[in-house]
Amino acid sequence: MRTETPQAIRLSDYRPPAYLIDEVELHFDLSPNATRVKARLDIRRNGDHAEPLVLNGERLKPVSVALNGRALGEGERTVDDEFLTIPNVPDVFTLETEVEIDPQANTHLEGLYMSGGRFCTQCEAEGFRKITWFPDRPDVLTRFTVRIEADRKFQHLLSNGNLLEAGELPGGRHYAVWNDPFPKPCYLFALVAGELDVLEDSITTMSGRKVELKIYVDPGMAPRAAYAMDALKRSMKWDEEAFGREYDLDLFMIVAVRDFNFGAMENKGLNIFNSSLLLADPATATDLDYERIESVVAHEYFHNWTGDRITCRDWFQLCLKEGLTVFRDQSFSADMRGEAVQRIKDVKQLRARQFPEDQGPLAHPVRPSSYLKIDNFYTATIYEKGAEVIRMLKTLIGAQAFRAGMDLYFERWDGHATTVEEFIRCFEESSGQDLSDFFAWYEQAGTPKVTVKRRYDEAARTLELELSQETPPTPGQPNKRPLPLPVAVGLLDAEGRTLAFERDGQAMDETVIVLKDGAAKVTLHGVDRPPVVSALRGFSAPVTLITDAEPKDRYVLLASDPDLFNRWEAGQGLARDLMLARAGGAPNEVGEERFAEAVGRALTDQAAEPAFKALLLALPSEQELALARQPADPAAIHEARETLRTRLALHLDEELRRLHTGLQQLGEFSPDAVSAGRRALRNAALDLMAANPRSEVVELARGHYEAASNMTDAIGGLSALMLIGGQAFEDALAHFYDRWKDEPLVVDKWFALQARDPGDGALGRVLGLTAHPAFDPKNPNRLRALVSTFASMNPSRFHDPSGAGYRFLADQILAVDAINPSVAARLVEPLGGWRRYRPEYGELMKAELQRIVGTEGLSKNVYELASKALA
Ligand code: 0A1
Ligand code: ZN
Repeated sequence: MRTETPQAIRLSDYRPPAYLIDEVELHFDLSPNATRVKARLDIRRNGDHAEPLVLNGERLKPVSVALNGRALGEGERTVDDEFLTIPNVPDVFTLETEVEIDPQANTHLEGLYMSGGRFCTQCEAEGFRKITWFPDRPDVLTRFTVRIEADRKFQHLLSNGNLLEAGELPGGRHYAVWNDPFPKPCYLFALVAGELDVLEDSITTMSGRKVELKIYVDPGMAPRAAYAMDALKRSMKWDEEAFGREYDLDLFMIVAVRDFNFGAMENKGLNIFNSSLLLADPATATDLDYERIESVVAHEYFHNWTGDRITCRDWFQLCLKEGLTVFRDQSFSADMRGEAVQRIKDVKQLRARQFPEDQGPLAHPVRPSSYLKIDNFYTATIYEKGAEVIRMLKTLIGAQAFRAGMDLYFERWDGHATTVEEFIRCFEESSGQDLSDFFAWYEQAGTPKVTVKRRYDEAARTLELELSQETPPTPGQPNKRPLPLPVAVGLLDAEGRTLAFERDGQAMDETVIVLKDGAAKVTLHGVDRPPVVSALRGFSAPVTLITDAEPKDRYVLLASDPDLFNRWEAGQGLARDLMLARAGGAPNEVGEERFAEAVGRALTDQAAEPAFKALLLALPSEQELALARQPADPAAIHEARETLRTRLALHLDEELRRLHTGLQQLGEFSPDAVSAGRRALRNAALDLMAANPRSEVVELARGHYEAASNMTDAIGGLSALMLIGGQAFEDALAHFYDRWKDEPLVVDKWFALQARDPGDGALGRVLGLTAHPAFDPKNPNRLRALVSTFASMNPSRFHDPSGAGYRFLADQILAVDAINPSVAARLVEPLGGWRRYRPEYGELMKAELQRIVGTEGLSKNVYELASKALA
């Protein structure tokens, strides 16, 4: 048991930095076990005060400290586990320090560490303090000059900015000096040293400047960086066109590393990527990998303006850079891949990751007001809900005022660290609207429920829509304020034709109703026929919608809504209700059959894209169903979902087979969205056929796997075989490992696939895989492939009635906590939903959380999330 409760950090305690650092010179003498870091800091007092100088520093071995050239003795400075403190300092002075660090022993992967024999860094959020003493806070912006010295076998020596000088040194060593002209917080510092191959290209910016682009990867992997390079060039162009933002240095570098805690990092001019989000070729990467590479490359590049040039005043403002940058990357992906399909995927992701967070014990506002460990707040709420908030802002004030507000933000805050208040102020000025109510979206946790009620008067040809909202309480916020939110609405008639109407005397076929003060009442005129209401089009607000619509209305929407998001949503809603009815012991067989028929009709719609049809075929996940009605019974939900899948498979058999044959790849592989959509639909058809397994389906799946000429199809075939089970699966699984055992990113897929297996023996297999020679809990990708995939994507096995699935997860959390606390903490979330499940499950989940919290020597990271999950 922990003996002390860690102290929370609060937004209300924010104070400006006591000292500022205009320039820093860093000197790295690299050696895997004993790296020396010298720092020379030009410091000045900020304001009129007599506070001591306090610099952060953790796991540093002190060598020396000198102030204005004079070495400080023991009595003139103190060093403890967290800080270097110097009580009496002049107003302006130079501090020179030297420390020793051990990158080889750094398994936290924060600060300077080794990955694949190379040095690399991760400084966000608070990793720089593990490199040298420094004010490790985002509001101290400093110009960095960095000299790196190392053995020549560390061939490339990289840091932020421009290369000033490089050369040879005696004793087989060499050096490089980098200067970044843009002041930046230390969390954006980066260093990489090692043997790497480089893919080079260049781009000319809108003002005619040439920028060199370099992507550094493991030796031999350069061809696999081609897609990332292409995505980078498209991102740079898109940011010029969509936001008027030009790149500012003459060089932009990306490095791929295999050991990385998150996805990627936006260090100024030197992005560092998890190799899983950078390397791709048709043989080893799936279409989903390509899609994610495109969006993460864009995301990190877009941070150059929203994150690097303008950064956060403190970590409570994290959404200022993250929500905004996700909004920007989602907009980019929509332009690259099609708006409707992208929107559906983004909403699926929001519902899968953010909704459970917002409706559970770890709910927090988009801008939290306290934390123990900021690493725990890189959450779906801050990223994805943060993006939704910006999307609503754009809808509410209009595209023009939104762009003007962004321009103002860039102009006013360039080169500074700022706050969400200042960001919103820019839009108040650009739109002339008072956005103080809107600000509640940043401060209030929870997913609002919006209810739409309608009253149609045939004689008067009017439709009255009454909207109301309610946000259930979340931890620490029992009473909720109403939130202003936009609900986009259109009307169809019973035959699925668009019904035009008038609002405030204006003719239209779509309108946005804004709920102010929690409610809205709107009368639409000229509604000629009884309407079917298509509400919350495009998912115009991150809410749960409750309507009085009947199933027949949803069938009209599924067949005909011109808003493709709502067409898909109608199918999801029908499927959700049918599965919940069956899981609740009241199956609606007629409804299920009717649904299967409607899906069949949607599949034959010639006008719809394959990518859209693939999304239509995928039923809401078991996790989504568990969230929709509580207490959830995971076994009944699994059963109900499988039953509906089987019914669809039976009903659509002919059409599924036709799709599977008709969508075979013609010609060369291409990762473009249209080709990926065809593969997605073909694999979705096979996946559904696996719910009705006969020997011919086994043969089809085996043939699909064996004939696969790309990883998407190989995984598609293998997944279908897994759903069927038996020897054909075992053979293909062994073949897959044998074929790919030397490709770490593919071996991750092999682990993840088995972790997703809903079959009876899957838990035993997963437990066994922790002893596989290729399982390495020190590597976050490998760990997540097995453990996170099992806990978050295999509900029927995770919720084993014996509690063995929960025990497995808790054991892993405790084992990994000793290696890498921030990665361990991110495994806690699946246990956090314990209150949503029937007590026979919930109590077992809770017991595992209690076991975790009661463990001696637990990290702050895991303690924070596990104790909040229990509270
Ligand atoms: N800013 C990065 C995310 C990130 C956060 C923390 C990390 O290490 C502890 C790494 C990356 C992004 O949004 O892409
Ligand atoms: Zn980001």
